[in-house]
Amino acid sequence: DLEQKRYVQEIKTLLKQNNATLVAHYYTDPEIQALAEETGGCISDSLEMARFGRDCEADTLIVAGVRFMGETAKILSPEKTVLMPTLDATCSLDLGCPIEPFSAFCDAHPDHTVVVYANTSAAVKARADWVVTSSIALEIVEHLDSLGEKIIWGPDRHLGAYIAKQTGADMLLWQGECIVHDEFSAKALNDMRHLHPDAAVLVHPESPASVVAMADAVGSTTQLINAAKTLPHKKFIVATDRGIFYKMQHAAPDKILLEAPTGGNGATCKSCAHCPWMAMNGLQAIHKSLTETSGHEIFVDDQLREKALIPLNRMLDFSA
Ligand code: CIZ
Ligand code: SF4
Repeated sequence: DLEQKRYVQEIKTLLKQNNATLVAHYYTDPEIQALAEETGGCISDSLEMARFGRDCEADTLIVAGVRFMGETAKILSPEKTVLMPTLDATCSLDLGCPIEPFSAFCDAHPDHTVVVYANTSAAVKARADWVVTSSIALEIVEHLDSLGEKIIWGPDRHLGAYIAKQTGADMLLWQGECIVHDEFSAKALNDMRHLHPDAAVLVHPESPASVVAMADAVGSTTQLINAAKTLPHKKFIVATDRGIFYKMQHAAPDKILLEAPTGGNGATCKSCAHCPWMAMNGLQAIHKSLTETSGHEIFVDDQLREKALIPLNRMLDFSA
């Protein structure tokens, strides 16, 4: 509509005026991803968002995603101004893994290597030996396991259990979960599969093991987009945040993409396959972050930043 068009125009002008680049996650709403694409920014998973943000020439990064993504951008690019449409966009994994109990858990197992998911606070990253995202977690744990290392994994228990199963690594799991993926239901998916026997099932490994077990392909957002493009099937049932359909449909324009069912229905599911925090990144909020700045800027304490940079750089170097 008109209001939306006006915001888009003004944001484009403001991005230019401020030498700012918009970096958006696959789970943000389609109009945000389209805007990032049109303005020379990027749409990606958290690993590539971090790398792109670090390597681009902008003075200011607008990170449309959730809090940990803004913090990661600031840790990697302290010289850049990092703004977020809203600082209230958190993540159930981050919320479920406060630094004090997590640090105590690590202290109780000093012979373990601490591997944390990117979906964590700067303080938790600073306590870790490695940071990983879902696109690189399997390879890094495989590598550590081959060195004979025992692992503490946090915070996502489903992803941790999946990786432990795939690699056979010795892993102690923190018991966190993503409210979006945790709601996908094996029972409902089984019913849906009977209605679409020709469809392949694509699953993000933050989903419960019973759902992962039904998958034709398991992987990070980027890996699932590639699967939709390369698998021979014409139809896919996709178990991850529905924001992914924007990029997936562009990558595989002739394929039919269906949302995997959650256990609840519209009235009872908590997130209904769309992250409530990702959904806070609207056009109006982006506009506000560029005009008001204050209340939108990410700061990370210097000491924490230097500590968190070490495990983050380990991941980036490993995947380079
Ligand atoms: O669930 C998330 O927040 C994901 C998949 C983040 C990422 O690594 O892109
Ligand atoms: Fe966190 Fe899940 Fe939202 Fe990703 S989709 S930001 S893991 S709550």
